[in-house]
Amino acid sequence: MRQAELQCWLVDDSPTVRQVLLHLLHEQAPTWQLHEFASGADLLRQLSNSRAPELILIDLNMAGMDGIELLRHLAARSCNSQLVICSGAPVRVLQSVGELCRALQLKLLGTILKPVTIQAVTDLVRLVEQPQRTEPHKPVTAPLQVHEVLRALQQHQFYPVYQPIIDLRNNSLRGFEVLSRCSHPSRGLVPPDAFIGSLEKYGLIQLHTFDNLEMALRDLQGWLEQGLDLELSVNLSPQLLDDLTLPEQLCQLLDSYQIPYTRLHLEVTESSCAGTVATRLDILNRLVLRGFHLSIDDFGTSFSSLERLQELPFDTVKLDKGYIQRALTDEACRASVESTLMMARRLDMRIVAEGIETLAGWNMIHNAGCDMCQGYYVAAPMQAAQVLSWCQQWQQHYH
Ligand code: G
Ligand code: G
Ligand code: MN
Repeated sequence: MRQAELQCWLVDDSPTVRQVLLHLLHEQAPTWQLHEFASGADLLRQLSNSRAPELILIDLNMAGMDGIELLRHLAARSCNSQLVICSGAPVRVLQSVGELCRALQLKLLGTILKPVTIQAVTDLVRLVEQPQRTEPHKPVTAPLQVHEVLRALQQHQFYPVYQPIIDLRNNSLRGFEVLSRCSHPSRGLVPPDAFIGSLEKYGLIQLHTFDNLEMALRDLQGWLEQGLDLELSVNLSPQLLDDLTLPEQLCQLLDSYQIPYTRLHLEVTESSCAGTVATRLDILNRLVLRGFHLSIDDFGTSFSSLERLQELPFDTVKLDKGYIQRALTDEACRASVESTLMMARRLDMRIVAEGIETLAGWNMIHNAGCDMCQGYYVAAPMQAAQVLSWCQQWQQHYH
């Protein structure tokens, strides 16, 4: 986005708020072209006569046409401006307005809580002017077909990679999340998004998970022998929770490598416990009785609350990377992360923040009192052969 051309409109029925916002924006982003509107109707009139601006700051509680109604009109005109909701409304209202924007397919960049602070405006300007970070080479790959996944299993093309999980109280390494990769003879490195779905579809996910886990346990055994004190987290597809023999199978496998069950965290997504059926509850409870740890993965991507999830035997919550990244720029979302952290402490659950890519992300969750973190800022997932030297480096520099 070329800064010099950036148009920023703001609509608020309070002249004082408009004055403060204009002043702060002018200070922080002197090249932006600012336009103020006292009502939604005025703004819509201008929109009919000129090109849509890059950015619109919208007050919710306005006399006449309120902000929600204005959003509806903007959606009806397929407005593709980035929107910022700027309001003194309670956080839960702002969150549900965020959901509304998504439903209306509007581009919500973030929320600013009133009274407006310099920090909030500075964050907003930085966000608009910095191009969004893209993930390091995540190719979009077509899903593997049935013969490809079968061949990959037979020819051992799947292998585990490991992403560190750090304890934020003392910067120590707690362990690794095990993620799967496929090295395809013609397609090269295939990411899990292209094969987990296929493995599930063709009933091969259990076979793959146990293969992957076995390789990981062999690696872990080696690291424990080297004196490292590590835990592993593995992802369990919801399908695995439909087989009542899962706990016994896991115990047998860990026994054969003499790994204590308490070294393993089993990650299950939030959505796969929604409306939990008896079989899944049976399995989850037996796993906990044996000593395995259970984590809720991707928390923040659906509507469950921690209060409801506490009825299930989880000891860890992993905050989804999208939720964490939104919290960096969206004050309502940050407040939601903070209240999730408070609730987790009351429920005696550990929280792992995922997707920490920057120092700003690290600082935010550290200040919020989060227990653990994981993300490219610490390290991207790595192959087993790199783990020992990475651990040594981490211990030398950060611990
Ligand atoms: O590894 P990435 O870095 O790309 O993972 C993408 C998604 O695939 C994540 O949601 C992750 O949980 C999932 N995933 C990665 N490896 C496995 C696996 O071995 N089993 C299951 N069920 N999911 C996995
Ligand atoms: O199981 P889960 O869906 O939580 O899997 C974690 C996913 O997040 C994997 O695809 C992993 O490669 C990815 N990931 C790990 N760290 C980061 C990060 O800092 N930023 C982003 N965008 N993705 C990450
Ligand atoms: Mn996971």
